Formats: sequence, structure tokens, C-alpha cells
Amino acid sequence: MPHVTGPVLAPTVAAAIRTGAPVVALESTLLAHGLPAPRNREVADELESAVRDRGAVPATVAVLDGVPRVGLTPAELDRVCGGGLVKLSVRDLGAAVGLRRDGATTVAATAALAAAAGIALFATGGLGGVHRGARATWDVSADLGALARTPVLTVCSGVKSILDVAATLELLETLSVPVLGYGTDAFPGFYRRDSGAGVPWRVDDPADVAAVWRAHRDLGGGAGMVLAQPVPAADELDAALHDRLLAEGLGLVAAHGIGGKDVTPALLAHFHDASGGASLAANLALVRANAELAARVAVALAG
Ligand code: PSU
Ligand code: MN
Repeated sequence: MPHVTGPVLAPTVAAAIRTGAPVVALESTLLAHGLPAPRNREVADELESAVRDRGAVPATVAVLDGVPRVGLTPAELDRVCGGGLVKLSVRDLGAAVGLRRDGATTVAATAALAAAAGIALFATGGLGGVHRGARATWDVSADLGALARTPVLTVCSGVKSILDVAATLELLETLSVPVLGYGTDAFPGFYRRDSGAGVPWRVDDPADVAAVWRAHRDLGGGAGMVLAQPVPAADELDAALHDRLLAEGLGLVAAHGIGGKDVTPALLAHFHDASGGASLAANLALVRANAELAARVAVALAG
């Protein structure tokens, strides 16, 4: 019989899936490569608690010793947050497993492993997308293609303005990935509540999200769906500070010739280093709110 390399589920996650209880997958690249240590380890616990407090089972996803894991122990979360992990998109999963490596999973890879485990809900901070200058660099996140072919509902706060927001939305449209604004008509810009672009559909409560997701699952040709929630107003980054950090960050990436999968972590690190804690506060607030909303939608879907 051929050997099949499926994800290994934590006992709590396996039990929840077996009984149809609500489960929310959580991403590990945002912990390993998007937030500074040691704060990232506390955030890992805070996100899992946010999901539990809303009545769902959290399942943080990573690859450890070549094993794709859905649901991590505290010791495994220590490893994810302790530094040195590779950033894994979907194309890297085979290599990480075959070569027995450790790695943190991006939106794309987390969605793929969550779907393989039978989990429909996934919470994160920001999606990858079309980078500015993509017409020359071809830098378009694999997150977009993964969303197109992975039947998972991703709760996020839109995309950062480090990306070309309009091009990202165009590509999501081309890929037939629906984008819903949660309590907003504006597509959120991660640190900012309004990216300047609109959303095609607005929803205002978890029951409506669940109804849309159920119908999309039947009619949407197997694509995922994006539920975009703006950062809480109290934690939004000041517009002038945001614009300055963005210009500096893009300048740094260009000056150091940073490319490939290092671009996004480099830009995020600059925001955190240069904002005096404001970008970190915004990032934490939005990702916690997304974990809570994902759990509420998971509860509505299970009900
Ligand atoms: N955007 C953020 N924070 C993040 C990421 C994106 O605001 O942490 C991470 C996610 O894991 C996402 C990945 O899947 O970066 C996209 O990387 P790339 O642009 O290299 O595809
Ligand atoms: Mn890229």
C-alpha cells in the first residue's frame, strides 16, 4: 500500500472534528516570522485562548521534525516561537516532510493542512497578495492561488498596504475567491481600517457568514472564501506614521535587494522596529479579534 503523508491531529482537535464540534485553525508564520520573540509565544497562547473563550477548539498548524501537525502542545508552540524555523508555503511542505525539517506555515500552507484535516475555519492577521512592482518582479503570494483551490474560510484583516491592494483584489476576483467585509463596506488595510478599496459583499453577523459559507461550499467550485474584519478602531495605526513606515520599509527592501519569501518578514520587522510598539499593538489586536470572529463563525456553522 502506498504511504500517505497526512497531517497529524492533536487529540483535542481530532475529537472535535469527529464529533462535529467547532474548530479554528491558526497560522504559525505570523508567530515565527511576523512577530518579535519572546512576545510571539504569549500571542500564541492568547490566540488559542481567544478561540476557546468563544467556544471552539484551536488548532495551530506547523511542521515539526518533518511531521505536519494540526494542533500543537505548549512545548511545540515553544519551538515554533523560539526562532530558526523555515517559512513554509504549500510548495515547501513536501520538502519539509521528506527532509524531516521544522517549519512555520503561511496562510497558503496552513489552509492546505487545515483542509486536509477537515477544518473549514482559519484565522490569521493579513493575507499575502500582489506586491507593489509585481509587474517587474512577479512577486505574487502563493496565498492567492491556495485560496482559490482550498475550501477554507479565512478570517483576516485584509492585506497590508505593503502590497498592491487593488491588484490583490483583482486577482482574488479572477480566481473566484469571494471577499466579505465584516461590519464594513471597505476592504481593510491591516494596520488601517480602510485600504481605500471596497468589498463586494458586506456581512454583519456570524450566522450570515455561516449561511454564505455553506452556500459557497456547494456552489463555489471548491474555492476558499475571505472574511475581512478591520482592526479595532482603538488600535488602528496613525495614518501619517503608517505612511512613513511604509515608505521606509519599501526603501529598505529595495536597498538591501531583499527578494522572494524574505520580503514580507523584512517589511513586517521594519514596522515593528520603527513604530515604537504601535504596529505591534495593532497587529495583536486585529489577530485576536480575527481568532474570536472565526470561533463565532465556527460555532454558528456547527449549530
Ligand atoms: N501578512 C501579514 N502578516 C504576516 C504575513 C502576511 O500582514 O505574517 C505572512 C503570512 O503567513 C502569509 C505570508 O501567508 O506572510 C505571505 O508571505 P509571502 O508574501 O512571501 O507569500
Ligand atoms: Mn512573495
